Amino acid sequence: MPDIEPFKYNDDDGLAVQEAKPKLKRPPLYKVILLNDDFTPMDFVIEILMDFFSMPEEKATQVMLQIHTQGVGVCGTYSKDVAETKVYIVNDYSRENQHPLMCSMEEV
Ligand code: TYC
Repeated sequence: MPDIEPFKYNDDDGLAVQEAKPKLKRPPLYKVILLNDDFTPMDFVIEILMDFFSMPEEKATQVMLQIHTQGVGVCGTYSKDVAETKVYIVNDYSRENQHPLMCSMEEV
């Protein structure tokens, strides 16, 4: 090995260029939540959890009772557009049936 590196020609005009690091961030996820109220029938909430969130009846009953006692509960976690669609269809279906049930979403 020589002590002194031989001069090597390059074509960069003395500029060092930093390669762009690809910034790959996972898209945020959203919890779809149901809020308790005093008027929506328990059976209607169970039906929502089974039909729009694919829960078996037992799980839907547990989640409904949790919302009933704690005030709020999570129906599922989704990408932003899927969560927005779930919130829209649940609120629309509740209004159609004259229930005040409120569905909403929050970032995980
Ligand atoms: N609190 C309602 C009742 O006593 C039941 C209920 C549960 C309502 C969950 C909304 O998100 C809800 N009939």
